[in-house]
Amino acid sequence: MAVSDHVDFNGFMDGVKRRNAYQPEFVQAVQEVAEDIFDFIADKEDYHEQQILRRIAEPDRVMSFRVCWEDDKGNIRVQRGWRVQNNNAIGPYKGGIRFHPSVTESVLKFLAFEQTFKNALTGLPMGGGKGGANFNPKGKSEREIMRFCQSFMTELYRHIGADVDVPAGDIGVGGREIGFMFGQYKRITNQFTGVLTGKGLEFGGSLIRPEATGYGAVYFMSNMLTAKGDSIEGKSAVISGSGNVATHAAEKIVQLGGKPLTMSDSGGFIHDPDGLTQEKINWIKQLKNERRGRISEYADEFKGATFHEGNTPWNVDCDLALPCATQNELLGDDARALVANGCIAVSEGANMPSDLEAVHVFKDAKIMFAPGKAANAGGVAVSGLEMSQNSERRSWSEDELQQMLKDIMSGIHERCLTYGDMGGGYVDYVKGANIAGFKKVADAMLAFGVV
Ligand code: NDP
Ligand code: 2IT
Repeated sequence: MAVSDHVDFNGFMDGVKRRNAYQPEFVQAVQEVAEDIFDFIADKEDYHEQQILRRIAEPDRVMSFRVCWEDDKGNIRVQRGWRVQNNNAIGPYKGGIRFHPSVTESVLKFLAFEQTFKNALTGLPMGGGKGGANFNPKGKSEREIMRFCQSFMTELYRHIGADVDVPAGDIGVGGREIGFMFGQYKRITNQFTGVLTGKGLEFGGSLIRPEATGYGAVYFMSNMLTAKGDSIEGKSAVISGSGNVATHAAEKIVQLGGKPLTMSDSGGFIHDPDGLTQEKINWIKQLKNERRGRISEYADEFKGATFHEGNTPWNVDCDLALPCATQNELLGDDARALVANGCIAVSEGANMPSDLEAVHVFKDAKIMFAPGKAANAGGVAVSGLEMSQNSERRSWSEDELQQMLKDIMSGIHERCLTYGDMGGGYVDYVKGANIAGFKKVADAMLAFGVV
């Protein structure tokens, strides 16, 4: 095929939209990657001829299944579960499981697509996948959660395996849920393997896996600042979310001498002008993980803090921003407010929290902007290290793992520079991450021929 015959960007996106009608999150994620990849492959005949981008943007397979369970009152409840296996060119499918009422096939396809590039960026041999269910864990008893997890795994188990597909946690799925699912997998298959990551330390889990995503997002922020001769010390940070990623991001900001000002949940955000301390973060962890409470309670507990119902924290003056809740939580106007208020760097702890307009605002303003597939890769990276430890049937020390996480985040930062350094002191981290992640997967696919 001659280069001039190649489908152009608009033609490619028209096809993606047509084939994925009513899947806006998936189309958005593909567009964000395709915007950069089209330039990169313009003169690369192999990638065109072999239709590599077209193939990566078509999941290897999508499994959808019924999950029925019995609530505490004896009612039969029915949910829909999925596993999306996007691409296993460089390793077994790998990616989290999300339990949230907003989960749809589109959401999981976007997450599995993003995961493919993220996992490639870590330098570890992991393909991309994602799964979940439109189950709402809020207000459910522990027994209801257990029965749901068991029912979910009773179907999922046939699609996964330590060398096939290795799920982990995501929104609504933490150590407790992984424990229930691992127990059911073991019961059904009679095998004790590293089929899930994020496990408890007693049964093959890795140290620092719970901390890794939030810590990694702050290490990435620190790498961006260091490249400019700056640091986190003394800087204020606005953080959204109050779950696993958000609380550990806040913790690392505090450890590095910064000042987190906000946290949020779907009810609104709290603003603490005095800054969150380790003690206050521990209180939030307990509130969320044990009491299963709402972030609004923070303002009742800590003097000087205010709760802003129904709002997001992006209008609060800050030096740094870390969106750590969910997709499309930071829109064009929010990005403009952050830039206008003096924010110099954004590191995405969540997956695709900034919508396309917001991404373009950050790029146009040339502030430091780390997309989720680079910034939040620390979690899946330590999951990859958990897989290695399980294969070796041993456990590494906390010091070893902390160092490996730091090294992996620095490695991702370096990979972003390879294709994202635009000269004049500006790094386009979106472009750098997209191209570096794509190239590794694409080159493996070229080696396999048409499969
Ligand atoms: P958690 O379930 O621990 O916490 C999620 C947080 O985000 C909660 O505060 C929740 O508030 C808030 N949130 C979720 N959905 C919405 C919504 N629709 N609107 C407003 N707030 C919302 O999840 P994690 O911390 O694990 O995940 C957060 C993000 O980080 C997700 O995008 C996830 O994909 C990403 N991520 C997670 C990794 C991990 O290792 N866990 C790894 C890499 C990325 P509420 O309680 O009110 O729902
Ligand atoms: O989005 C993500 O990278 C995760 N939820 C973690 C996936 C994993 O396999 O640890």
